[in-house]
Amino acid sequence: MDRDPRIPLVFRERTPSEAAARARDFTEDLARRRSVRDFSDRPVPAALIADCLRAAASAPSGANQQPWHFVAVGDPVVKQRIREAAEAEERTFYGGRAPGEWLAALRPLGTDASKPFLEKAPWLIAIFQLRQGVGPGGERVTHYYPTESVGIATGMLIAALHRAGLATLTHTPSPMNFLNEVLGRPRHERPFLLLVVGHPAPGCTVPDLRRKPFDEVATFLEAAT
Ligand code: IYR
Repeated sequence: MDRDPRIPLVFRERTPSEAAARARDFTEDLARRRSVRDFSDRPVPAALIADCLRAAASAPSGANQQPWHFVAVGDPVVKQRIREAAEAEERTFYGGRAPGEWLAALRPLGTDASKPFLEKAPWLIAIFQLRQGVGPGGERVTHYYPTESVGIATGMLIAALHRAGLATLTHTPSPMNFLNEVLGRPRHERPFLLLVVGHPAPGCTVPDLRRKPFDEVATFLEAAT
């Protein structure tokens, strides 16, 4: 069998009380994360974004194929192009392409076709899913579970950015094909998500959304005692 050489696992053991405290702290911190649509133009260093992208790129992926590419956009000219293209799509979405049921589901969020945050926020991170890879001889390589893999990496990126004190918005102008053209990415990279990143504007408000009760989202089947 063709198997990579093995190395010892680097694993940090935690005491039960340390485990409990770390789980609680992380959960409380993540539970304070909210999607933000009102950003400040306060700058954020590229190195901070790069560190969070390293966290994302450490995600597990199908057959370790790492089927992702991240483009961090801080250039105001490129952000303006993205805003113009995204708003054009959103105008058709809100102006009739979206079914009434979808628009009704969005009403509590108060969203519309205007996306000033795409220019105001210091960073936009375009996340691409690689449809296929390239082998050593230039041949196509099938990717396994690419959507799940990129979704996991994106979740880790959102958590890393939040932990670094940055606000995010998961934005999905639909369709997002314009991102390939604006960002010069090849056709085999499918735009997955546009993450808006920065600090919230002073006095930023968010909708009063509630999370489902825990027993509705999780079930435990424990050994009978
Ligand atoms: N892409 C649109 C619509 C939209 C869709 C969903 I699902 C949301 O959770 C929020 C918005 C927009 O960004 O306005």
